[in-house]
Amino acid sequence: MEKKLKILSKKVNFYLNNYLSKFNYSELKAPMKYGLFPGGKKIRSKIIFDVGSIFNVKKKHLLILASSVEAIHAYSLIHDDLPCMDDDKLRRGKPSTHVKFGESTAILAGNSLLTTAFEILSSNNFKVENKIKSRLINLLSRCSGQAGIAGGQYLDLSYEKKKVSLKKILSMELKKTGKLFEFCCVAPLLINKNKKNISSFSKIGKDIGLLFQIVDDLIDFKGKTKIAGKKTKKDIKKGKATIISLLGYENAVKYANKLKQNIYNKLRSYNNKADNLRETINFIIERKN
Ligand code: GRG
Repeated sequence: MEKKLKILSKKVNFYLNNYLSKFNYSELKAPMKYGLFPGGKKIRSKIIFDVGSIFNVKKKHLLILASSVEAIHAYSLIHDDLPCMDDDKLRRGKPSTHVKFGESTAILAGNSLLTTAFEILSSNNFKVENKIKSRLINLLSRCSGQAGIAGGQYLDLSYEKKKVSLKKILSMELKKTGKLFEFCCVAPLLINKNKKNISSFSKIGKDIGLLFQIVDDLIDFKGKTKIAGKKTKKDIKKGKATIISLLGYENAVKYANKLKQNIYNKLRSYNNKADNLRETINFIIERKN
């Protein structure tokens, strides 16, 4: 799996780097590239390719989807680390973008990565019908904005040091993390006009996102900063509302395993075509960074 992620990471980074190289020099390119490269695990890209492989979606289309998602993801991490958000000085094993380039530059580089995602999807290099293109752009914007990542981040910050119900925590994690995973699972189907499987893969995407976030919380609770590449044990200090803070570590592990089983059940009818996606789910639950 690590080898597969490395190969995929090379492809996605190559596409993004090439895309950014097309434009004239700008001072923002360096901080944008710093936030993008070398660039994390590429789990979201892997899921796009896993789902694409179940339904035989063209790889060149999947690469464009993955590149746009990784641009948004990198943006969310740059902004997440800002002093006014989670105030983190370490990301992907190196100083956060605002530590390296300053706060205002990090904000602008983040904003530029957000628009890069939509530039990529709307570009002429993406050779899918305009109607499909606009559906993809619409879905990705909805997954990123107030009903998705940004809205989830707002809730995450506003729940600090408060007692919050399980329902509210799940809804916050679904927005903050789950919506982008949902996009990764649904977008390949939109390209193939595969209406039949959209609702089932939308649910699978949300479950994977939730699982990913719970494992992230478990890593924060028990993981080591050196291995995680970001500071751990922050959630307790900040009084973050997580499944662990509400149910305890052992129950959060049980919850994650239950989610994994749910996802496996939903994938049963796709037989061995879903093996790549199963492999990614196992990786997510066992990951240490
Ligand atoms: C992006 C629209 C938009 C808004 C910005 C700051 C913010 C609002 C949102 C933060 C969202 C956030 C950081 C959620 C956490 C998701 C998460 C678990 C990230 C870690 O992802 P990994 O482990 O990272 O895949 P790597 O480094 O491997 O890519």
